[in-house]
Amino acid sequence: MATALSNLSNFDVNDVPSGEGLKIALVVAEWNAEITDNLRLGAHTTLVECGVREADITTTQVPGSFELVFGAKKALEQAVDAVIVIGSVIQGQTKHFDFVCQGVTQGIVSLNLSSDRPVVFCVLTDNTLQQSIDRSGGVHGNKGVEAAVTAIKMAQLAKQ
Ligand code: DLZ
Repeated sequence: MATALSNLSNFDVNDVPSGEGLKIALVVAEWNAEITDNLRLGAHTTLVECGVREADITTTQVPGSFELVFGAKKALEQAVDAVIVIGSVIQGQTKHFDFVCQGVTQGIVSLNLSSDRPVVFCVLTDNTLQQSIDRSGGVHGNKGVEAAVTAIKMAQLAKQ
């Protein structure tokens, strides 16, 4: 895959539109919390680095990635400019992985089609815990950082 040999989390703050004045909601799954907390931290730090005020960032926790859709729907009821959903689904012995991945993906697509504000997808869907570690502040960067940059770009697009 594209990320196998690269770290995509490096960005130049000068290439990102200012996040000043934007209100961003983070919705974070508790499953695999050691992964999702690092993703949340990467997103939060990057939002602030790009000019979003700490007071304009809200964080809500939901039990698992499947609940991210409802969490995002609730967040969109507030005056936010973008929502970032953060989760980590790791392949197990059963088909649960496929159903959770499919449910959250389709749910977020559906919200994006019906909402005038973007919902950014920061859900890792890995085969192993090591792959998740590598993408949440490890050798392949932090997908939370990338989601934060995406949220700012999409929030600005939504305002055009
Ligand atoms: C049940 C379950 C399983 C097996 N694995 C994960 C996972 O790897 N990552 C995750 O975020 N959530 C998992 N869940 C919980 C579901 O997302 C959901 O919380 C429950 O099915 C209840 O709706």
